[in-house]
Amino acid sequence: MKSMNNLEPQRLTLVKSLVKSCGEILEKAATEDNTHRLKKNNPSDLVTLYDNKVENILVQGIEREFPKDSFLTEEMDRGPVNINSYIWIIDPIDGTTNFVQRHRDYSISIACYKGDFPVFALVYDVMAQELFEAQKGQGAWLNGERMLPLTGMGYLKNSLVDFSVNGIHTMKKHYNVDLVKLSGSIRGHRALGSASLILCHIARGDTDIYISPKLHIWDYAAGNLILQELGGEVLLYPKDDLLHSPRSSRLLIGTNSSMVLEEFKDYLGLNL
Ligand code: 2AM
Ligand code: CA
Repeated sequence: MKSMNNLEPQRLTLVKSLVKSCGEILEKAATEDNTHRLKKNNPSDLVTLYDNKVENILVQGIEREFPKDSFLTEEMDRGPVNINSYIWIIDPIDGTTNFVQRHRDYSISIACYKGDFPVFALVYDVMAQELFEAQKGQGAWLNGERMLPLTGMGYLKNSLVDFSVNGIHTMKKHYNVDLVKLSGSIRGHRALGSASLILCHIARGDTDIYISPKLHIWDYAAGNLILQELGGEVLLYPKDDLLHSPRSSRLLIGTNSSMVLEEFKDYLGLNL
């Protein structure tokens, strides 16, 4: 794997080892812990003790080695980030509903930025033991094997599209867009329940389009870099703003090509 500049390889090596240890904790919890140990019990917005535990292990492990780095994490608001430092964007469990319901599709998602720019990213599919990884400008890897670039071709009618019932409702309410009308014009529809994993699946070619109207930066920062490194196209509305509204939600459309993104937006009448 081509090396990066200055202290970035040390950060990457450290975080890979932390992610593997956290993966073991989550895998054990998912298979052996019968109590879901919910902390916040809004039925569709779950937090378990493991979300907090994994976040703390990651943040403390990185902070110990790199005390000047900043953090933007899901479970704790750690105040404004320092835009002149390395910034770690962390979702300790992306897809907590799947984790709690014993579905296998959840991940640990971590992106490392230098200021406004992504430097590297990891998405670890715990149950499949698949580590997706990307370095800005260098490509992406799956368990250390270089991933192939996407073809840049594709059509809506051949696309497998991921969105949720929640997505249907919110797209209608906030954008007056009807996702149900895709029925009959696409190859099929799935709802995996973990944004970062879906973006990695588009990068791998298993899924073609993902639309979700209210994602947070920790849900997509890592997956976006992995997908974009392979030639995928992502639309965010509004654009990221690490300084002023880093904790606000955004509309995301992730696709396997710019052609498919344009066709998808045209079909839905989405003018963004
Ligand atoms: P989805 O609606 O596309 O499934 C974060 O990775 C996961 O939480 C995604 O599956 C995401 O989008 C889902 N999600 C986003 N907003 C949500 C909400 N308001 N309620 C429940 N799930 C949500
Ligand atoms: Ca989460």
